[in-house]
Amino acid sequence: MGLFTSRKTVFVDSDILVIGGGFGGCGAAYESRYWGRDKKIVIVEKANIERSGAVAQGLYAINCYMGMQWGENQPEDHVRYARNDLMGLVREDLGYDIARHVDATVHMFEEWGLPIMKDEETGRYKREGKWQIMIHGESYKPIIAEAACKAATKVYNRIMVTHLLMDETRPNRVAGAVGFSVRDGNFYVFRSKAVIVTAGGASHIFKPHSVGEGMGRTWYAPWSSASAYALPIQVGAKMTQMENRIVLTRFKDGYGPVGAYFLHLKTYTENAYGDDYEATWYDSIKQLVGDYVDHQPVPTCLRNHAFLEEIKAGRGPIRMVTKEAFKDPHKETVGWENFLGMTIGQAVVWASQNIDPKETNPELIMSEPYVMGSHATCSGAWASGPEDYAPSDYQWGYNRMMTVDGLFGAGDTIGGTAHKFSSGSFTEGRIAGKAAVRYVNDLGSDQPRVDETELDGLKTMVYQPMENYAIGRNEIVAGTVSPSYLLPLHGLQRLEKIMDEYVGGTSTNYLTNEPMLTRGLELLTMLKEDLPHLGADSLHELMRAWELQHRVLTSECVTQHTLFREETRWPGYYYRADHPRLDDTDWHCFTLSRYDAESGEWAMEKAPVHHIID
Ligand code: SFD
Ligand code: AMP
Repeated sequence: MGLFTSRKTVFVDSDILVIGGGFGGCGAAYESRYWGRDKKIVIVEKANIERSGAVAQGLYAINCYMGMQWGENQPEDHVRYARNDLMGLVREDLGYDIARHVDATVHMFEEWGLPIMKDEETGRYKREGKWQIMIHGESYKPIIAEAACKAATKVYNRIMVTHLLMDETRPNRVAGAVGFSVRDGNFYVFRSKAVIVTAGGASHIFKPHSVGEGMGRTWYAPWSSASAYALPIQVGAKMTQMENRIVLTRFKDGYGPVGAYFLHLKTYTENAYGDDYEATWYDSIKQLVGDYVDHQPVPTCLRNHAFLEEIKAGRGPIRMVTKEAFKDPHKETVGWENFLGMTIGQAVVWASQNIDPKETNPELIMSEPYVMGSHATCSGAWASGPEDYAPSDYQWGYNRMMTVDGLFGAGDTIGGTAHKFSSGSFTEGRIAGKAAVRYVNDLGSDQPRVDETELDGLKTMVYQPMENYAIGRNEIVAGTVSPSYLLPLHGLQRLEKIMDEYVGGTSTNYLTNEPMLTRGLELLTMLKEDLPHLGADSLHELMRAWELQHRVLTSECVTQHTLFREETRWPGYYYRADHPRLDDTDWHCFTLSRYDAESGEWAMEKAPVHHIID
């Protein structure tokens, strides 16, 4: 009996359990209530739902809005856009499903009090770009969370979910989840008929540009810790496109997003000598990817590629030309407000580095890679598609259900659907919530049961890092170095170094190959061997320990996928140096993986890409 196994266990029963109260989770809770008035709907959130997730700091744009009421775009147009941007590979059924419902979501946001900017002449929402509309979004998250809190039976804040539970009577069926309270340390057992995972994407998989005291400043939120992937992976759910990690053009040091600048302020980039460089790389990109270079808009990864090549040619840094646009007082205001409402760190960096964009063109840089499913990238779980639209290959039951029965997902969790962003993630949560209610109704009396002995084992495992620390702390040899445990931060730095050096991070210019990936996997296996020896001196550190566990498993999945896809599909995101070209003959397909927790083996396969829209 360990020191900490006497912790209280709290049981919570529900019909629908939503893990993660971000954009997908809020949408899932909202819509579950609409279709399931009598249902017990529980949200469990690692932080506090009012300010949790990627939108904690606010946003300045909603990047996915069709504008169907004004005939601006149709759902089919958005599918074509996302498909072009992802070099041909998206789940068109899932993307179409989001696009046809996303406008209704945005209209609800406005009803709930979100200020959306209007074009004074037309009365329509003010467009930043073809798909993006501008908002005063500092309070975007609290507004959306309020609706979810009203819909849910109960929200459990400050509880980190560590594992999913499986049904003891039927294999491959979910039965709930376990976690611990970061505040009082209680062990929580959530028994549920259906589970919707909406736990966000992953930063800090690869070593960020910001290290040491600055490591909290990354583009994607540092608290996006890969639970969205690790939880389904642990129970054998199939994952897709995990190699499709995203690298983003960002303002240097503050990671400020560039969309509002390019699209609304009409700023542009130039190299260190004041030259436009993108067009000069056209021929060499064409050799790598063929006609994909002619897509409009030019795919995000190819824009990245031109940027990286220009730097490698010695003509960096690349700068955003802001001096002209900022002469216009309206544009200057928008330029600053964009960051004050979304990425305040960028405004602070400029102030601290004496950069006034009216006088100085600020530097841009390529970020480290992130793993997510909602931006110009589509890593995530392999999900069943909409009944009325998905080809039979993509349909095995309920919309947005993974390959595990009763396990649903939305937002960054679900793969194959790029460019959904905040509004699309909420919309996908709504779709998953509606389907989960139907799944629960169809269950009837055939309900999942949890194995009590499994719970005991999980409880011991969850608190083991505190046990390790309590026992090993007296052996500390210098400061924080102990022969018998590994601190979560040390484990994280080791993970980031492996991924950075072997799997295509910034220090190799995003380049990798089979020998590097194979060695990376060996080192990840060694890291996994050490994880049972993590030490945590507090509940906060215990959360860090489990975040690391989730990041490591996700990283292994990313590495396996990167090894499997023998081509360079997205130059600018990463390069397989041993397969430097896009190869539509062999790789115009999705990559799928399935992890077997007992053997530790990964099974890889290809799945067809069905083009439904011309
Ligand atoms: O400019 C657990 N995003 C943007 N979307 C837009 O619409 N417009 C923009 O302007 C966007 N930009 C942007 C964006 C994000 C960030 C960080 C910046 C700028 C600086 C993207 C959206 O934010 C994103 O698409 C959605 O938020 C994705 O939704 P979702 O639900 O998949 O993830 P989430 O919102 O992060 O929520 C996850 C929740 O899960 C919790 N959680 N809870 C319990 N147990 C665990 N183990 C958990 N692990 C995680 C989290 O706390 C969180 O609440 S721009 O760059 O394009
Ligand atoms: P970002 O601020 O880079 O996260 O991008 C916000 C939105 O603008 C996303 O929908 C991007 O795909 C889009 N975007 C950013 N830069 C460009 C660009 N140069 N051309 C076209 N779309 C862009």
